Formats: sequence, structure tokens, C-alpha cells
Amino acid sequence: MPAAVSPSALSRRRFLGLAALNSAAALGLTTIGTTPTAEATDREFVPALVVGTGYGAAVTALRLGEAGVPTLVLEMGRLWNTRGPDGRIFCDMLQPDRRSTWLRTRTQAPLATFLWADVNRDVERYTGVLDRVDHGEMSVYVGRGVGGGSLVNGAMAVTPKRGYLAEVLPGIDVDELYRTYFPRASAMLGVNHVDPAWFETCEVYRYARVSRTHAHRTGLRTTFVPSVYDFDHMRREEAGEVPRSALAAEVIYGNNHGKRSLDQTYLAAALGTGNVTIRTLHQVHSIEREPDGTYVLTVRLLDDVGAVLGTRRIGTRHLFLGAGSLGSTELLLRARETGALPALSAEVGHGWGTNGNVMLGRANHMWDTTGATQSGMPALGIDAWDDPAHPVFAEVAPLPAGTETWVSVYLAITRNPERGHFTYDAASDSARLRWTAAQGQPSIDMAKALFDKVNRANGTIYRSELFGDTREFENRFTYHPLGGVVLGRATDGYGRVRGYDRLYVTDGALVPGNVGVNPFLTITALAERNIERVLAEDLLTPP
Ligand code: FAE
Repeated sequence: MPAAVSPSALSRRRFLGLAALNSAAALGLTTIGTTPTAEATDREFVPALVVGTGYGAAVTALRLGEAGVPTLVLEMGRLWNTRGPDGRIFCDMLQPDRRSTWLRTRTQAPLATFLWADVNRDVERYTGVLDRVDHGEMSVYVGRGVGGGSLVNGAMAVTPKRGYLAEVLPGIDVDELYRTYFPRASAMLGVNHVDPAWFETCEVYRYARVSRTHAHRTGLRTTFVPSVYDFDHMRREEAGEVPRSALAAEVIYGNNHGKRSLDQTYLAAALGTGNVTIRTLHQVHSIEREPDGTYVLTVRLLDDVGAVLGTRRIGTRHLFLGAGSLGSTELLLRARETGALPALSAEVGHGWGTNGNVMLGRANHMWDTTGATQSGMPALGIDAWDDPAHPVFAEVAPLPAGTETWVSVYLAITRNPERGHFTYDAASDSARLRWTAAQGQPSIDMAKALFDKVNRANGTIYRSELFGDTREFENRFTYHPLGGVVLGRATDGYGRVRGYDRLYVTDGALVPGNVGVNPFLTITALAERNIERVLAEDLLTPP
């Protein structure tokens, strides 16, 4: 069982897996594994198949591999392990190139303007690492590539409040999550904490200290935020001992150093079991089920610029969907609405939310400098979640512009009760999100109540030139899509999809719209909990 695997066996597996990732990159392969695999045929069969390589998928692949189950993992993005002509794998935010953006000819930065000047750049169309999926009045940012969101996110590994999680996920034993699965997920992800003494003196968190002073002056509580970015590496970056990444404006287009993304943790360990193979640039399009219960996937093979080179059909007995909230929901919705899996629950497509995301900037006084060099990895949050009228957890976000900006930026997570839903659009053969700007208003109201107080206490105002027009709050995008195949509604209490056996959802689609903090630690812990039960009951026990 997973818990019994010794740390030395895990690190041996990680080492083997990392070697496989490096040699696949060197050879430009789209198949990554530690044991020779049969040539893909047009009609393959695998015992278990995982779609995606984000948090839920990576956990599932590792635990299946450890249990000896031959497992194929399909990822629509590329393996991020090859250096470009500049010697770097990823580009930074100040000089974005084609590596930044998934299949577009212009970058789509969340802070679209500075002093009303457009910060976006033209880029060549490429299978880049950050995607923005536009659904009318809501755009969703997601990571593409081996590691999913872990490649582009801010690395904040935050444990949700126990009381709120119990409310969000009724019917599950949350004590067990805190006792067993949050610690397991944190250990596997390599969660670490900033050294408070270094934080107080370093230049690169000046911006966070300024925000902390302003919050405390308002009577608010702040808290350090754990991270999967190696704080020791960051300290050495500042000391000039190692190459810079978090301190060189590397965040949303990937980090060349310091970040423990999933390809270095769970996925490396999964490959090292010898039972897991990952195929990149493989986009799952549809799912059918044969009379004998085999799931058959139609998979599109993509090239570097997203052109479809061909399709392949792959059969599996156990199908795990880890394509993220948008991806897993779309696959199931399409299957239900096209009649391929008609017995799927009417709940599929419901319970979607933005985690109450809203972004804002405050204009600081001239004497409150936030620093020209800012760590791209946040380390501090304002915790006002217990405010009964306006619950907010606001991370103090960087603005790594390479110059002094006198701006304090925040990504606020609010307790927005609004939920969207998806419908299937037959004409475009895609899932369309039903979400209106009005549904984002509660997020603004909550954040505004908090930051109006901060402004009053500090004699400051909002910045109104950061989001492309004159709005002071940006709630038309989210980094934290959650829901669509909600645990206990569209699935049973362990992610088994209702209506079909041996079909599972493992990712953020399970979480009903809001978790009150940055979500990847919760998604990882939940996936650990679910796969342990599913392995024991569905795969390792003879029927
Ligand atoms: P996810 O990580 O999205 O992975 C899904 C994977 O499936 C991706 O690799 C897709 O390319 C792939 N995929 C999708 N459809 C298909 C298909 N049809 N066929 C094959 N592959 C497919 O899923 N969260 C935090 O907790 N802390 C943070 O600091 C933080 N910062 C963020 C910053 C940014 C800019 C962004 C975009 C997100 C951030 N998040 C953060 C959110 C976090 O990354 C996200 O909740 C998780 O990555 C979601 O994990 P999933 O397993 O649901």
C-alpha cells in the first residue's frame, strides 16, 4: 500500500524517473518510461489509463504504478525539459516568447496593462505552457505540459480551514484528510517554509513586508504561506550563488530552477516504478464503452503547433480522468450528450466555481517602495476568512516588473457562493461555461470591503490601470477552476463516476467551486485518499 513505501525506495524511483524524463527530452520523444514499451498500435489496450498530468493525475499514476498496475498516462501538452536557443527551458514574464503561450499568437498576461500600456507581446504559435480558456465573461488560466498547473503556478501549498472544508465536502471524514492525506501530500510535494529571519531582511520580500505593515495597521492578521518553491534555493539566488528563477521574473510561464513541479516529484516517482508510461502531445477527445466494459478513447496526436497529425484509439479497463476541472468535465459532458455514455449523472457539468478569485492593486505612497526585484513566489497572505460578512484570504502577490512600481498586488480568494455550469455545444463539439459577470460581483464586494479598510487605514487608493481599462478589481479570470464533476454528487464519495464502473475523476473537478485557499494541496490530498480506497476495492481485490 502507498503508505508503506520506504523513503529510500521512493527516492530511488524518483531518480530513475528523472533520468527517463531527461533522456526522453534529449531524444525528443513523446513516450516517456523506464522500461521498453511496445510500439503504439492503432488498437492498443492498457489495464489502467490516466488522462492528464496535473496533481490528481500524478498522484493516481504513482499509486497505480507502485501497486504494479501497468498504466498509460496521456498529456496534451509537451514535456518541458528541452533547452531553447537561449539555454533556458522556460521564458520569463518580461521577455515572453512562444514557450509562454498555448496555441496563440499573442500572450494573455493576467495583469494586461501597466499605466495603461499593453504588456502583452506577439509570439509564434506553439504548444506553450500557459493556456487561457475563454468562456464569454470568464477566462480560465491552466498549465499545459507534463506537470499541468504545477508548471505555471505560484507554488503556494495552503491547507484549508478545517471547518470550511467540512462544509464544502460534507459526508467525508475530514479529520482523516488532516491526519493522513494532507501530511502525505505535503511530504511528496516537497512543501517547505520561508525562514522568518531571512524574510525580515531580504530585499525580494520587501513588497510583502510593506503589505504586511499596511494590513497590521488596519488590524488584520497575516500568515506565512508554505510553498513548493525551494526557499533555500531562493535565498541562494539572492546571495548570487545559484542561477535566478523566482527572482528573475519566472512564474506563470514556468520556472527554470527552484520549483518542485510535479515532473520532479510525483511523476518522476511514478515513472520510476517501471509500470508507468507518459505520452505527450496526446489529447484525449472522446470516450466510449464497449459491450465488454472496455473504455475506448479516441486520442489526437498533436505536433508542436497544435496541428492534428492523426488519431489513435486506446482501450482500457480502468479509466482515471485527471484533465483538470475544465478538461475532465468536458470529456464526461461530451460523452453524456453525444450518447456515448448516456447513463452519466445529470450532475456532470454542475457545481463549478472560481474559488472566489479576484485581483486588485493598491497605489502605495512614494516612501513605501516595494522593490525592483521581487520574488515571483508569494510567501504571505492576509487571513480574514473568519470575517462573517466578507470572508477573504488574500495572497500578497508580486509584480515582478524589474523596476519600482509602488504597487501592492493581491489575489483574493473570497467565499463567493455563486456557481456556474457547463452545457455541451454540439456545433463546436465543446463544453461551454455558463457564468456571468454578475456572478463574480460577490467576489468584488468581499474584497472591496476588506481593501477599502486597508486603504482608509493607510491613506492609499486602488490602482485602476492594471486590467486593460479602468476597473479596480479583476474578476473576469480565475487561476483556480474547481468543480464540474463534484464529489458525492456526480461521483460517489471516492471519485467513482456515477452510472459506470471503473471510471474515475481524480482532479479539481471534484471540489465544489470553492475551498477558501489556493487549491492544489487539497486536490492532491483528496486524490491520495481516493486512490487508496479505489486501489484496495476495485483493482487489488478480485471481483
Ligand atoms: P491541472 O493541474 O490543471 O492538470 C490537468 C492536465 O490535464 C493539464 O496538464 C492539461 O494539459 C491536461 N489535459 C487537459 N485536457 C486534456 C485532454 N483532453 N487530454 C490530455 N490531457 C489533457 O489539474 N494553486 C495553488 O494551490 N497554489 C498556487 O500558488 C497556485 N497558483 C496558480 C497560478 C497560476 C498562474 C495558475 C494557472 C494556477 C494556479 N494555481 C495555484 C491553481 C493550481 O495550479 C490548480 O488548482 C491545479 O493545477 C489543478 O490541478 P488538477 O489536477 O485539477
